[in-house]
Amino acid sequence: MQDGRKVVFSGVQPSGNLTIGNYLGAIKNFSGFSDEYKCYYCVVDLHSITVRQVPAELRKRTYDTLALYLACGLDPDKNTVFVQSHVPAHAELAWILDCYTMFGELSRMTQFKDKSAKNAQNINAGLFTYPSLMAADILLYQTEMVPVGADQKQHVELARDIAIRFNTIYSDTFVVPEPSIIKTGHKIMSLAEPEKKMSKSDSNENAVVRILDTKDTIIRKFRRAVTDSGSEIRFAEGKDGINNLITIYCAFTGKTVEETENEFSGMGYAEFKAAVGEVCADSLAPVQEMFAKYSSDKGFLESVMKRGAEEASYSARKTLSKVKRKVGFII
Ligand code: AQP
Repeated sequence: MQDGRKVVFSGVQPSGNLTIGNYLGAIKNFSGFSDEYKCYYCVVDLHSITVRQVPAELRKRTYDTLALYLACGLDPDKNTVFVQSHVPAHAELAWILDCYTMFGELSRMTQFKDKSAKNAQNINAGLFTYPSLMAADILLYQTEMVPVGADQKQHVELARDIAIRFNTIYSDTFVVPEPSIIKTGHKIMSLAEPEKKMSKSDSNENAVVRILDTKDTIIRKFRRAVTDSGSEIRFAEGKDGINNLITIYCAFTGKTVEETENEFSGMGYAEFKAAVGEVCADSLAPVQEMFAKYSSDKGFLESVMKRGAEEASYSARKTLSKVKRKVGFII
């Protein structure tokens, strides 16, 4: 609890230009917590260097991700919005938690396995210990709830296990967090390989729809989306491509699968793809407009980052001191 409110924490890596997966599964839902919860939203740049980044691009994407947070409705007066590397307590607690996280647990993480396969030339220790840094991010703020997409559920569960382990050894120290996963849109799939998750770092541009893509690009990408040899707009097993398009349509419109199937009954895939593209582009247009406003004001973004880092550091230091005392450090 902070200021009498429960705490929400989440973050996004500036590891690429954000996709509609990041939007529907995570960021779009962030602002809904601000009235009831004390919210911390972080641009997790420390996480992003587990995969090699071009420094100038990383810097630009860090500003852009922060601007997107604001464009998606995060009011910096109501939320603590900051950059992870500006609060050194994240890295410090991560080291301590590394010592309470088991090799076997980290080895079982599916993201580690996926990313190791994708980055076979750079399977670094940070990629392996990514989940204990994420546990530090969450546990530092005594977080109750972590809004994330389905792919991050396993990491939040590990953060819970680490918190419980630490609390058992040293008495209550951390709040044990829960993942908060949206029902529709928690796992948006690639448009090119619909059995795979859509990822911002995918090198195939046709696989991903980015929040900042132009309307023409969005429509073109949906037109090319891989489907199947059928023709009916129906959510069914074995129809990964169509299922994904139906999910995206429902997530943007708020309609149910049944309503969507009825709306497009008798129509072909081409018509449906065009409709999904339209709805997606139109829904993103206001975000893009606000992004243009925020991203052009670097001074404002820097003031938000600075204030966010100060607020976050204040809370983070309290937890870190408690942890250091418990493990036996002189503070
Ligand atoms: N395809 C997705 N559908 C729904 N939610 C998604 N998220 C990611 N992809 C999808 C959610 O977005 C938030 C931020 O993700 P992240 O930046 O922490 O890293 P990630 O999960 O590894 O996302 P990407 O896009 O796949 O990034 P790269 O390519 O760098 O690995 C999280 O809440 C995530 O669940």
